Amino acid sequence: SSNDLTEVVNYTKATKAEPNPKYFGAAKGKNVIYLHLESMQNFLINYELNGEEVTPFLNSLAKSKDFMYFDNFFHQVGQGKTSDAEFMLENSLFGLPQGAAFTNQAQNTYQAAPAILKQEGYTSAVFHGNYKSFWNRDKMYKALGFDKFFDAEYYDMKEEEVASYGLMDKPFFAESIPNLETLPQPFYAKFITVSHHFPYAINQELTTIGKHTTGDASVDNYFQTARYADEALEEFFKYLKESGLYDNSVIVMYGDHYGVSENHMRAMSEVLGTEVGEFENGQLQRVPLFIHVPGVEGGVKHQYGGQIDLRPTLLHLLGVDTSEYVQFGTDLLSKDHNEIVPFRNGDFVTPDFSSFKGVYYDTKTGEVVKPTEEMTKAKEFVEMKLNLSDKVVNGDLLRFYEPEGFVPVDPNDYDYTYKEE
Ligand code: GP9
Ligand code: MN
Repeated sequence: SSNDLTEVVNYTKATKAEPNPKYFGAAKGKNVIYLHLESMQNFLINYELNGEEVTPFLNSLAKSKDFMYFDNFFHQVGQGKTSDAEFMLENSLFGLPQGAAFTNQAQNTYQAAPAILKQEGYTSAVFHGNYKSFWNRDKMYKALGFDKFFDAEYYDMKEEEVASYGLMDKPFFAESIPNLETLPQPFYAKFITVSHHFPYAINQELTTIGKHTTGDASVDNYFQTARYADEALEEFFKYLKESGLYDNSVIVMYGDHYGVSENHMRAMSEVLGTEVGEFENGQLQRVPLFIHVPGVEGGVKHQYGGQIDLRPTLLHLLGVDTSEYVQFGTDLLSKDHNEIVPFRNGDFVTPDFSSFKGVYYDTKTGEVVKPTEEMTKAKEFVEMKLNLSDKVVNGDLLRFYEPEGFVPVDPNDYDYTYKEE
């Protein structure tokens, strides 16, 4: 109801974080290139398998002053996996506790990043080497206001280049370029990679690193497709630099969710050389986040945050005031950024303490601790946040809301049908 909406708007206004003047507008008018890194977990960064780096390219970016690299950034997805990650970064709303918002709530009204940026003169597009109905994307993207959706029909889906969930990353990036070049600038473009996906099968002729040797097949394979994904990114970056896009685009790369589930703790203990139990498994929900802003000095950032925080972070970099929008994350670069990171199941982490399956831990040492008042308050905060976000999504509350200056999206205005040039 509209009463619920009032509660939500009051809450999000009261919990908002003021932009950091050092970064607000630092990327004004720049293109945005989002690179969705399928199943990429943060433990891979600087991990060595038999003395060899698995992701040498990403590792080089983690050290580079050209990128901010966030090493305490967490995925927050539920059953909607990839689509939940997308849902959070476009809306700063959580996915649902059960099922996928992309599948079940695509008829809702949204005030998503592509539509907000349209007001700033941006053209938006998604590139993905799978068919458009997967995760109900064709419906949801219209509600989010994406101008273009280049799905599998726009790619040469040669059998030998297609993996379980779509086109392999190298041909995917290569074939995306001509379509990317049709977009007027500034653009907001998202590239969804897919070949580093469970069960991580890959033609052995395409591999440049051996498998792991834990005896758990999907864990062992995980390193080979991660290396391939890393090489594909490096190739795409060559293009971005040569074309000049690198110098006039914000580039955001994020891992979408874990690749190795909690059913593989034994193998992960071997991978990490330390016993992986509930606490360590919780810490393993870190995914890499990299942000390149031309002219802004990067470096390693240790603040805690999650995917829900991406939208306010990005919009503030672009100089867009977000105070009128309903959002559940806070700008990672703001001094008021909130470091309590909810997981979709109600677990959470903070720099000092974590809660997994009802047990509290010291985040620094992993020791089990007795819950203090501060910890139970944090738990209530997490529940409140998730509940209010669920109210918005389940109740389609944004249909009652008209942010000042925002032009509502009409899904009928969009058509992603492939047309021969
Ligand atoms: C498929 C892809 C995979 O199009 O994005 O989604 P996931 O299985 O990771 O949720
Ligand atoms: Mn995924």
